[in-house]
Amino acid sequence: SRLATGLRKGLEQGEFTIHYQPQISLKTEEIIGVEALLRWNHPEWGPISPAEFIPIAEETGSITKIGEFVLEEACRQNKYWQDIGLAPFRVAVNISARQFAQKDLTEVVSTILKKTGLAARYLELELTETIIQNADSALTTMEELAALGVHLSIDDFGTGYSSLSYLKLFPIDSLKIDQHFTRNIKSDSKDAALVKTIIRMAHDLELNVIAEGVETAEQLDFLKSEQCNQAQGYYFNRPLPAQDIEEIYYTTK
Ligand code: G
Ligand code: G
Ligand code: MN
Ligand code: NA
Repeated sequence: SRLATGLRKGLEQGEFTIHYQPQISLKTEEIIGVEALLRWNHPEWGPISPAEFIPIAEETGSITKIGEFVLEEACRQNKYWQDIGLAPFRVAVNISARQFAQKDLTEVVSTILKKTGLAARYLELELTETIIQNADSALTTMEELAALGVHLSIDDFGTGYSSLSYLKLFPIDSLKIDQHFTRNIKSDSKDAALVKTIIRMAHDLELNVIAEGVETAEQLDFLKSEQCNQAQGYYFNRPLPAQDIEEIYYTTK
């Protein structure tokens, strides 16, 4: 298809950039991480959302190269922030199901960490529940990645149809509460109940928990009162170009 060809070309011609969205500690209000979000601006078609092109990149296999681009660029950028004196924080990179299933993922990650000089603990990989379809191989891959020292989080937590038992089997550090739950915590008592329960469960399992899609002060107050650890969303910042992160870092200090 047009998009599939465009993706291959676009990567070669440098049409992809990465935006970063701050993740905020609810205790200290400091930036404790940023999520890397891929952006594609095609010279003729204009900006195309990853929600549209990632599925095509997965089908055609170009996700492997695109994924490596994001990992390397995000690690390089985070090392740069550390080198210019920002207090170290983590960069979180989304890993799609197909990318997770690629045999040499651990080696790819390990090579990129060496090449960029970023310490493994400053990289987080965001995995979705869909990767758990093959639980045995998923466990092996996660154990390899965890052994490198990278952090692992479950993105869009609660929207998949997976068994909860994986939470005790897999070496996971954080749960990311999906933005659909966050959106209605002040208007829908059932969403509020789900969010409270996820936070409680995460803490009982000694996992960190971060709420996505926080847009209002009311949502933030609720999350604070429920002892959620971190939050991310338009209330704080939209995903931003790397240079803007520096500015925000200095103004929130
Ligand atoms: O940034 P935005 O809300 O437009 O992202 C839409 C979707 O695309 C989200 O589900 C997000 O996780 C996904 N996405 C953004 N960047 C990447 C990336 O680099 N790799 C993968 N696999 N998914 C991404
Ligand atoms: O699937 P994932 O959680 O990685 O997707 C993140 C997506 O959510 C990105 O496309 C990002 O642009 C978007 N996003 C981040 N914060 C907010 C927010 O506060 N509200 C909404 N509606 N979307 C958000
Ligand atoms: Mn994500
Ligand atoms: Na999410």
